[in-house]
Amino acid sequence: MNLSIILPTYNERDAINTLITEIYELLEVQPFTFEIIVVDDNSRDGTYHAVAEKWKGNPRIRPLLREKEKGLATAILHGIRQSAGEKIIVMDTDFNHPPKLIPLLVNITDYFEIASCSRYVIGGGMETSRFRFIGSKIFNKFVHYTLKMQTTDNLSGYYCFKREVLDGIPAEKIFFGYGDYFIRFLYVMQRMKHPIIEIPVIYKDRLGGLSKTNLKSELFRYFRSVVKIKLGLWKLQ
Ligand SMILES: Nc1nc2c(ncn2[C@@H]2O[C@H](COP(=O)(O)OP(=O)(O)OP(=O)(O)O)[C@@H](O)[C@H]2O)c(=O)[nH]1
Ligand SMILES: [Mg+2]
Repeated sequence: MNLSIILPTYNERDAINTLITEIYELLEVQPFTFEIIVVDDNSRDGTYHAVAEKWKGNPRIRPLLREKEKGLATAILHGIRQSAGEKIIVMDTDFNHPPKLIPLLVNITDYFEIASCSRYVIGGGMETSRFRFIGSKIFNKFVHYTLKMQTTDNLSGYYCFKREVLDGIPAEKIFFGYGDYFIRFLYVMQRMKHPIIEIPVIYKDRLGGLSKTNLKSELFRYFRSVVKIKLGLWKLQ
């Protein structure tokens, strides 16, 4: 298997099948094999069942249901562990992350081990909220000065990587919490000197459903995660 796409969902019934269809149409004409793994945390709106029903009998679409565990980062890790692709893409399922970048992400990771989408390189941006765009930008500057990270968008969560970059790493020490897991992921990858390229992305409006991000509490969590890394209170091993 060349590529696994991991789609974490929580109450995304409105958008998920449209997203899968769009990804499917993009990828079926590409010269590589792929699977799409949906990891749903028992959404009350029936996201899992909507996917399972629509794609029944199609082995390329694999909906997974987590009945007991909850949380974005552990859902993503669960998907990665169930996946078989040599390359892995992780993205949001509400169309914030435009699927048209997927072929580019796959091709460019022939040359770089990780390709991470950024709103803060030339060509990037956010059609959604100016307030969040600027707030995230300031936070990313803080991450840069505190942890010496070179990546400009440490909160995007839209990325592609070669599976082997996680070999021998206790990934559960990275993949916990919410969007802060992505700061830990990029931090570890940069410390390990893996080649990373940033690709410009423009965030689109969420298609249906409701946001799961509580800005105030998440910002506090992100801030705390960065400080913990800086003070050595969080270590990979
Ligand atoms: N499996 C799983 N997925 C989650 C969980 N929380 C969020 N997600 C998914 O993670 C992605 C990001 O969540 P969003 O609510 O879109 O967060 P956001 O992009 O910061 O907020 P918006 O700007 O409103 O879109 C979406 O695909 C969600 O369905 C969770 O606890 N479990
Ligand atoms: Mg979103």
